[in-house]
Amino acid sequence: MHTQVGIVGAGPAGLTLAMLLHREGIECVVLEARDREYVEKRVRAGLLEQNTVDLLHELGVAERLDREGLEHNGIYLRYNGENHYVNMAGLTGRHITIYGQQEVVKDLTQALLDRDVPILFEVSDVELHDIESATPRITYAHDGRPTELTCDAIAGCDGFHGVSRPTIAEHLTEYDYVYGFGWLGILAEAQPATDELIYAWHGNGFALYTMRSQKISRLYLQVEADDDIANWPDDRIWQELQTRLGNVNEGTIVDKGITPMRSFVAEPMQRGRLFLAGDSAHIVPPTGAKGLNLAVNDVRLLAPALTELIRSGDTTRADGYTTAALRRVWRAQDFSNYMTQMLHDLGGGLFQDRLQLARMEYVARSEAGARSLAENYVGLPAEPDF
Ligand code: FAS
Ligand code: PHB
Repeated sequence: MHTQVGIVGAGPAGLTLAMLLHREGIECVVLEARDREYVEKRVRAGLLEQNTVDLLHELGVAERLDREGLEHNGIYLRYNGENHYVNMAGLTGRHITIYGQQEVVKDLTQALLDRDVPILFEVSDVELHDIESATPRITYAHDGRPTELTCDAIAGCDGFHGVSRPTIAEHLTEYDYVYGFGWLGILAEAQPATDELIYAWHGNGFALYTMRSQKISRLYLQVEADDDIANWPDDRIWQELQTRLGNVNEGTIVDKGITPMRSFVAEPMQRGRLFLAGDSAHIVPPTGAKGLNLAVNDVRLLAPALTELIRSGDTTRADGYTTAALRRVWRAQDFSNYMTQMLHDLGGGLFQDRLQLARMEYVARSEAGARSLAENYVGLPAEPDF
């Protein structure tokens, strides 16, 4: 088989890239390790920046998002038992939208299949070859048959545990920071007790009240990085959420898990004809709700670079991809780290507590402080595709 762009991974990065390339008439094939049902059910991110919503509209895949997404104007910071509203729409003129990552994946997958863009699910033994040549290859097994896909370029959109980044590991500089805690996340059949997200600082640790609809709540608790979900029966989870968030509507928990917190960046995001995008190149702590949105921004920049490379052989944009993508990656890393350091129990004792409270008070009382948080949270305006 031959295609112009071989895309490894059918998450937000791979699927959005496929849609962007298809729109330009560039052929691509998406290779995915898991089955469609698994990918579409994986509970992860939930908050879309304005840029991401705008791009999904541009691609014509936002009909259900418009119907079911929850457009929000701001967030609450909760400390010392009080909620302080940060009116982001008022400060920036931009909004955030609550719409689960799995819903975005469903919409993009269906749109691609409707356009006969090949997505091969349940592939295995994916290996990348000749990436420094003009004819890179992907070998893999599908339906038990060893297969080879020759490409003009390969996009490694296979997440943090994929094969793409390791393929060029020897050429990369890795920046890695592991926080000493994680997030216990639950999905519950319960009407949210808040209209917009509550980020709570508490002596017991951080908590976040978010949602997926008026009937489904999504909540998170800071726990030890090595904590075991078996230590958290439902009643203990609800009790701790009530303590840290105040008024919480309880219900049936339908999904729960612990995610470690980490900041990671691999540079450069390219080697030869292999381009990394999304979690294959970077990880952010979810406190700033940037993971999915960064993945989408990467491919918003990568698509014109690949299109130019394939159409005219011009490598100007492709050579500039890493620099352009990393500008927003590091901005998001800094913002996610700022939100994480401000809101979590870092084990720094009373002095740390007072610094954190002073930082939150500054956001609550200063328009400049609130605007800085707001413009990062809703997402800085998308740069032109350089
Ligand atoms: P993804 O990991 O989503 O997709 C990669 C795809 O590649 C997967 O479908 C995988 O099956 C496939 N793949 C892997 N190896 C392969 C191989 N060898 N061959 C073929 N396919 C392969 N972000 C937020 O903003 N907010 C959150 O609350 C949040 N919660 C998260 C919770 C968890 C448990 C995790 C792991 C991440 C969370 N994230 C969150 C971050 C997350 O949303 C990512 O940023 C987002 O999925 C990035 O999208 P992709 O880069 O497409 O990677
Ligand atoms: C979510 O809705 O899953 C969510 C929202 C905001 C975050 C993290 C997760 O910062």
